[in-house]
Amino acid sequence: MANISELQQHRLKFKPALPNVLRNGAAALKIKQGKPTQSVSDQETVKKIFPHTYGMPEISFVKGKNADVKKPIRAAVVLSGGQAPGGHNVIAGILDGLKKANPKNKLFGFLGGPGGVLENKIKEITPALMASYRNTGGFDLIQSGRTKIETEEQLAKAKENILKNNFDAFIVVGGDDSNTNAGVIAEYFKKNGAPASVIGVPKTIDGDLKNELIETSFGFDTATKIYAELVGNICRDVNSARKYWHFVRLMGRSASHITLEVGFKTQPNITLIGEEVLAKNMTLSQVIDSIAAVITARAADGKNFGVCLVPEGLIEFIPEMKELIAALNDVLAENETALAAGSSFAEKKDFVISKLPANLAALMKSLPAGIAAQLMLDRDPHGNVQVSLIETEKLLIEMLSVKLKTIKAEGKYGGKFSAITHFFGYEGRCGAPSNFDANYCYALGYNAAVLALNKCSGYLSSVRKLVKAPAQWECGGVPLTMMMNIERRKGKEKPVIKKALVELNGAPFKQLEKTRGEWAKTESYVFPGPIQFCGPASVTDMTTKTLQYEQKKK
Ligand code: FBP
Repeated sequence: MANISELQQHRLKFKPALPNVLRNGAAALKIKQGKPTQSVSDQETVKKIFPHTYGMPEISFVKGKNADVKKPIRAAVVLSGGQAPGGHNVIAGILDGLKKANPKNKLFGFLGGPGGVLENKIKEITPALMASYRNTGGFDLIQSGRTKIETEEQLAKAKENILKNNFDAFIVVGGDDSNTNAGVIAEYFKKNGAPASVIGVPKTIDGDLKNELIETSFGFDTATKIYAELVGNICRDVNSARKYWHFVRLMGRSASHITLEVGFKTQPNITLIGEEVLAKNMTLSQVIDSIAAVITARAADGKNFGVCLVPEGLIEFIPEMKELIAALNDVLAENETALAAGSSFAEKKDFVISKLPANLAALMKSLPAGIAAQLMLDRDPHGNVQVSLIETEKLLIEMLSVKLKTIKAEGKYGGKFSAITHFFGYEGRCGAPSNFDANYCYALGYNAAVLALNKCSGYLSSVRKLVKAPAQWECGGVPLTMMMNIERRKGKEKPVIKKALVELNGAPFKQLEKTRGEWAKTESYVFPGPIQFCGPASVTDMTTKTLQYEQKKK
C-alpha cells in the first residue's frame, strides 16, 4: 500500500480489544445452543424455501475446551455491497482467529465482490499482506461489488469454485441483501452436499441490519461520526453567516438511522425521518408544508437561515412516491428488453407512463424532469431503486420555493429563502474506522472465524452488549433464516432479510420527538468535530447515541 500518511502509520499500531470470550481463541471456547428459531414472519413460506437451514438455534460462545477446531482449514472471504469503515479489520479478525487456532490455516479473498466468486478471482491474505491494512478504511484489499449470486447456474458456479479451491468456509461480509444471498448459498450448499460452511458478517453504514442479537451493523458508527463532523461545520457556518438554508441529504437508502444519529450529534433545525412520513401517510406537499412551517416561523423571528437533514430514502417513504417507485420497479423489470432498445429518454418515459395506472402516471408527469429521470435509472442487482442518485434535496428546495412564494403572496411570510444543497454519502463510507468500529469489526471477524472452525453454516456473526467495554462483549451466531420475511423484488415475491427501520415507538425516535421543537426555533447546534483516535475514552470510544438510547431501557 503506497503513500501511508502519518496518522495511518499510527493507526496501524492500534491493537483492537477482543471480547474476553474470544481472547484465547477457538480452542478455548464452546458453543452453547439456544432454542430453535423462527423467521420474523412468513414462517411457512420461508421454511419451505430453506428446508435445510430453517429453524437452527441461536448460538453463543462460552469458555471451555474444544479440540475439534485444530484441524487445518482453508477459508475464503468476500466483501459485498457498499463500502463501510472497518472492512479490513473484519478480514484481520478472521485471519487472526484462524491462525490462532492453527497457524497452518489459510485465508483467501475473492476479488471484486461476489462477481469474483463466479469468476474464481482469489488472492491469499497472508499476515504480511494484512499488516499494512489493519485499522484502515476502505475495502481496497480485495474490493467489493454488487453482483448477486442467485440463478441456479450462478449457485452451481459458486459451489464449483469453492470446492475447486478446497475452501472449508465462505464468509460473506455484507448488508441485508448480501446476507440474504449468504443464506441462499448456505441452503444450496447443504442441499447439494457441498461441505463448506457459509457465514455472514453484518456490514452497512445504513444501520438497518439489526435486531435483538445484531445490535448494529459495522461502519454506522464511523460514517455517522464523519457526517456529523461535516454537518456540524455547516451548522457553525450557518450560525456565523446567518443567510442560507442548507439542505443536507444523508445516505441510508431505506432506513433513516443515519439521519437520526447525525441529528442527535448536531441538533439541526429540521431532521426529517422517512419512517414518520410513512406512518403519518404524508403526501409530498404535506412534507413541504411541514418544512415551510419551520422556515416561516424562523423568518418571523428574523432568522432566514437553518439546517435541514434529509434521509436519502425519504422519497421512498412518501406513500404516493413509494407506490410510484414500486409500480416503476415492476414496469422496468417486466419491460427490460423493450426499454433496452435504443429509444430516446423521452420515448422511454412516455412508454413507462403508458404502463402506469392513471393516478401514478399523473404523479410521474408532475415531477421535475430531472427527478423523473432519476426514478427511472436502472435498479441495483437486488432490485432496489438507487436512491443515492436521486436528488431529493433539490426536489424539496424547488417545491419549497414555489410554496414560500405562495405564502408570501398571502402576506404570511416576509422572509428570504436562499438554499444550498449537499449530499454526504461516499465521503463517509471509506473513512478510517473509529475505535469502536476498529474493535467491533475485528471482533466480528474473529467471531466469524470461530463459527467457521466449528463448521456452523447459515449463521450471521453476532457480537453484542456493545455499549459495554469490548472485553465484556458477548459473541455467537444468529441463523440467517431467522431474520427473513417475504418481500416483492423485481416483480417477484422473494425471501429477504427484513430491514430494520427507525421504530417510531423506539427510544431514539422518542428522544428526537422530545427535542426537535426546541431545535427548530433556536440555534442549539452541536459541533462534534473530527473523529478522535487518542485521548480520553469518553471522546474516543463512545458508541452511537442511537445505541445508547436503545440500550438504556435494558
Ligand atoms: P450497503 O447496503 O450495501 O451497505 O450500501 C449502502 C449504501 O451506502 C447506501 O447508503 C447507498 O444508497 C448505496 O450504498 C449506494 O450504492 P452504490 O455504492 O452502489 O452507489
